[in-house]
Amino acid sequence: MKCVRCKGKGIIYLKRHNAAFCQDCFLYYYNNQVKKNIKKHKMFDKKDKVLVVISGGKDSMALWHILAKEGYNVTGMYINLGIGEYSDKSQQVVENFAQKNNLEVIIKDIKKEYGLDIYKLSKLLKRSTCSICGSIKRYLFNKIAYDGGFSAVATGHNLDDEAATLLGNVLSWEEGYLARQSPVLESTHPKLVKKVKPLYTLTERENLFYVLINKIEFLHDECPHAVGARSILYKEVLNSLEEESPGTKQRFITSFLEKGRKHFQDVYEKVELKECSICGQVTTTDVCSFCRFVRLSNQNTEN
Ligand code: Q46
Ligand code: ZN
Repeated sequence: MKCVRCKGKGIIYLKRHNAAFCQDCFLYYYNNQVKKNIKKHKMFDKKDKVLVVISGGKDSMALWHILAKEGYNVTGMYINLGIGEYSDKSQQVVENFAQKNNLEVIIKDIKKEYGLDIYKLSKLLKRSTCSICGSIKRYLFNKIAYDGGFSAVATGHNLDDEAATLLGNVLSWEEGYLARQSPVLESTHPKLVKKVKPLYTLTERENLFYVLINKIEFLHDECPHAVGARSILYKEVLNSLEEESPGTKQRFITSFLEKGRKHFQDVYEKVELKECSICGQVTTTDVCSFCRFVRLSNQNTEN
């Protein structure tokens, strides 16, 4: 197996590109993909302040590392969601990396700062922990980015994540989600910060290689609530298709972005946006879900 670029010894074979790379040429390919994605979708440039959402897993650590290395003005953001040992370990990984590389990081602890407990809220509202957790994260990503004057919020979503999300959305024809699925979600309100996914053409495996080659510490464990998630089933199905027909995932995403997504745009535009009467953040209801969570948590500690 020879490296397709330098003809040296290949160490990683990428079936969908029918190409093997040596370590240095893999890093060259990886860098190029990220730079190309940022440029193609006008995600941000070197003058912009970018808030990078970090979970401590391989994808977000790879993103933080490459953007900092390429000279972008990045600040990491970690949210401690109170998920036992998983949260404690991931926070440690994030703090270690920031300290070692002299990078800025904003750390928020939802229990300590807002009195929020995703398990209690999940019971009280009869909603899954992931749905509560997802709402809290989305709110904080935007609020912190908006308050801090950031131009974009970057997440480490990879090709496998994007293809699995797309498959899930297509299976139930979630028009609203299909309209919003994109490597760039432009701001549609002055208080909504643009969301970007610079790694959307790179697979989980490629991100893993990137962190291993660069000796970046990351948390190997997944969140315990990710186990059994529908998205994992979709990833397995897509992996089987990919095995038989390399390039399926990338084609699925790129052809959706080029040919499919435009057909859902009018659904997206119909959503009426308001400002929360308590915190002023953008919502579709009078009081945003985050403020409702805080109110409910306070009532339940008072009683
Ligand atoms: S939503 Fe669910 Fe994730 Fe929150 S509870 Fe864990 S798995 S972290 S992306
Ligand atoms: Zn609010």
